[in-house]
Amino acid sequence: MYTSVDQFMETVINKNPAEEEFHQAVKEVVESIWDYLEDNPHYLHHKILDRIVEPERVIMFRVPWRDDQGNVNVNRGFRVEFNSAIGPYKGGLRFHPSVDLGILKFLGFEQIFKNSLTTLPMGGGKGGSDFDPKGKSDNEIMSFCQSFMSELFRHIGPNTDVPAGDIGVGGREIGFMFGQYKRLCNEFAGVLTGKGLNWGGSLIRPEATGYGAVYFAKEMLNENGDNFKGKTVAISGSGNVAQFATEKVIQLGGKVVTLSDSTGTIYDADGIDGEKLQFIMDLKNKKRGRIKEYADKYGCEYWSDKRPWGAKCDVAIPCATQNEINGDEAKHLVKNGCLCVVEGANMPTEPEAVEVFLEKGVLFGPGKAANAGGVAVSGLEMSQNSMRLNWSREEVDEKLKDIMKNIHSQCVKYGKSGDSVNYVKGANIAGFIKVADSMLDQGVV
Ligand code: NDP
Ligand code: 2IT
Repeated sequence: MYTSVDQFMETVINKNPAEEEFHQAVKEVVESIWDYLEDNPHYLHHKILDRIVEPERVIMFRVPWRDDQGNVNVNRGFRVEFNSAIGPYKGGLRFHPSVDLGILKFLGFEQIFKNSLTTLPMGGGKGGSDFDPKGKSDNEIMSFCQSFMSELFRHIGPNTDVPAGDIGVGGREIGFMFGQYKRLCNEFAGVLTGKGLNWGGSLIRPEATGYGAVYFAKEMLNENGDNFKGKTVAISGSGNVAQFATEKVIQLGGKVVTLSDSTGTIYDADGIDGEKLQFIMDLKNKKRGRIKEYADKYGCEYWSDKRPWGAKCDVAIPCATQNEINGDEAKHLVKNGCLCVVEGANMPTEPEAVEVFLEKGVLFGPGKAANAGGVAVSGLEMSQNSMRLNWSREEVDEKLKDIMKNIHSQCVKYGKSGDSVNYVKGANIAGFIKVADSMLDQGVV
């Protein structure tokens, strides 16, 4: 039996070399549940830790496709089916050149605990490809998606594994993949979430991750007798999560001063209002342009090749990608008076930065709790598909709010010590218990 976190991590690192993001995600969980495991040693006796870090299945496949010039291209496709103790594998697909097995294992591992926190019956999985959608035509995107699904279809199903979107995968890609699945299986099934409204999608799914993260932040602020009114908010990214986090912050009376993409940050001291946000949505979702065009149009500051964390803000909501806030940036945020950091993205905060926030008493909402609204509404989409009916916008939004409140309470229950709440610890313990107990119930599988 392991006697320390380091000893356990040594075996994980030796068994999974060169998967740094995966090591980082595992270490964060194991460190924060270690005391709980020592108090409840039956989990260690039954090798739950060893089992939970080993995906149930990893599928890796060739994705050949033709570009508009007729050239053949080859990408690599993946699906990591990590854990099905509490439900079918569930989690997004990421299309980005940085995708490799280690990235998808980190995301799949996080997804296990996140899905457990949602209170819905969903296991953990993640997939994707090193395909780069940037600069590709709609026709090339379709070609790629059809080829990707021509292998993935045999591994997924409404009761087996239900993928969704993530970086580089939105409504357009889900549509192309759904069409190909239906054609190959001759079955109209709830096999993907994030579908279009006309063909089985749920209202509020596009908004859910961003809205959910802000609902979670609202709960954290409430816990401290505070709220969003008049708060200055720095958000990174300008994709799905960032756009709807911005919308909700504006609705709650906050002022969003930054957004970014992989080429730079816009800083708008006047705040991004509804009309400016609409410009960004058109720019990013239709024109597929660069965030700099916002600065050109509205005459605000543009910080080329820089992230938003130099901005003075009360609340920071990273919504782009993993490891996008480092230790120095965290110190800078704290120095500038930032009192709350909420992860819209998955693992955007480097471990040194998390430490800075926790030490300095910044309210810190980890992704697996704060961004769980997206997968939660995916779960609600699955329910609606099974029942063959659609809930209204208000019904889904109410359920999303309840779920985020419930996740917040679970974090408080397991993370409260004295007057403060360690949300990292709370989320990890609460997410772990349900999955680990289910694994114990189901025997050595
Ligand atoms: P999108 O593809 O819609 O947007 C991603 C945004 O992040 C873009 O602005 C993109 O800029 C930027 N970005 C991506 N990779 C990098 C990088 N390596 N460096 C700098 N900027 C980068 O993705 P989502 O909004 O869906 O996802 C954002 C984050 O939220 C991810 O961490 C994802 O895992 C997480 N998440 C998403 C959920 C969902 O429902 N979609 C649910 C829960 C979490 P550019 O266009 O220049 O690449
Ligand atoms: O990271 C995530 O939770 C997602 N990308 C959403 C997954 C889902 O199945 O909706």
